[in-house]
Amino acid sequence: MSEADDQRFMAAALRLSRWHEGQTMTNPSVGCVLVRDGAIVGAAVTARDGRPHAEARALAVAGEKARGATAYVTLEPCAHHGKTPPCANALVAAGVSRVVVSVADPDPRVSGQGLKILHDAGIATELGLMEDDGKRALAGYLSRQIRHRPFVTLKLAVSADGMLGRRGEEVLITGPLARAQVHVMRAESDAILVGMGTVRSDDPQLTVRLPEMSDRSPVRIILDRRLELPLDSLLVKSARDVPVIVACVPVSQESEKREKLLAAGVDVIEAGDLAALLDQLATRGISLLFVEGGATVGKAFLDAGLVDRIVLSQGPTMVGEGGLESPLSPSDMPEGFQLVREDTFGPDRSYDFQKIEQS
Ligand code: AOF
Ligand code: ZN
Repeated sequence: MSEADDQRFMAAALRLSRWHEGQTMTNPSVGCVLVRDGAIVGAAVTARDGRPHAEARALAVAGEKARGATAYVTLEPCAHHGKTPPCANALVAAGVSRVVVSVADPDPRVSGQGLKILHDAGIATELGLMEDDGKRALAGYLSRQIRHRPFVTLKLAVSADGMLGRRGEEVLITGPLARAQVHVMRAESDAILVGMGTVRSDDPQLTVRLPEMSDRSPVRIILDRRLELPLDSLLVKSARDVPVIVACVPVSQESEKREKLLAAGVDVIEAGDLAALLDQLATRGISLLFVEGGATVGKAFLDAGLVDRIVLSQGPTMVGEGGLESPLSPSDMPEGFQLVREDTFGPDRSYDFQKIEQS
């Protein structure tokens, strides 16, 4: 197999891995492609909810054709007996002859041991193919494992005159296509977060409302320092269908409101600041956090240096007097963020800025 072929098949595995992004909590979404005699004989992504793993699913597709095949996997195959048997052992048993991995797994149960099992069984192994792309595809998982916090995407919509909206009033900044794209981004996240200001003005549902994707809603998190989330809000009323977490400041005494929220199926987290909250979200297995609103929340995350990616859409609307000024614009981004992608959705432009980590 030539180097170009290796890249082509790893690129396919990486694309495949994106398919279940935001759907595999608490596991990463991994892609696996099995190739024999230049043809794909099996391909799979980690199943929704995290299991079975990608390799096990791809091997099931390939059956006997896996013998002598090369496996392209975006993450090092697992070595541990967890809820499923180790993928490294499954690859050995299936008789693959070569395994190409993009990113090493930092999970201490796996870290290096997956590759060792393969190597000890006489299988040719390679690590690090398209590693930068692999790390981007696994950004949430790597962030949770290594930094013990989710990868944070901040989404903001700014008007032509640089406003995020008007206080206490919903202003549509972008059109239906850009808003549909936001629903796709929700579906690709483990959790979505807004502040009480957004809840007060919009009574939002924060679910994914796109055809065929309504079962892909993320966990909904509300920053609500003083537990003001109304019990009759759409969020609380639907908490048993799609989880809701309320994040408040630590309270010393028993709170009646807290008990009522718990009784309605809402989870309550006490955290002194955003960093402490993210730490607790990581403990709950949340790797990809989508921060959707509003201005105060966005600014708090930016000021705390806790944003990894900024998706900024800009519409032709003018908000004018009484507008809430955006802390950023496409031409004025915080230091370290680079434009990686630009899209057009009807009349709106969308800019994807990512923080380039110095390693
Ligand atoms: C793989 N292929 O597709 C994924 C892997 O809770 P468990 O037993 O399912 O194990 C979770 C760990 O498995 C997770 O932390 C990560 O190390 C690995 N995820 N490994 O071989 C996959 N999703
Ligand atoms: Zn596995």
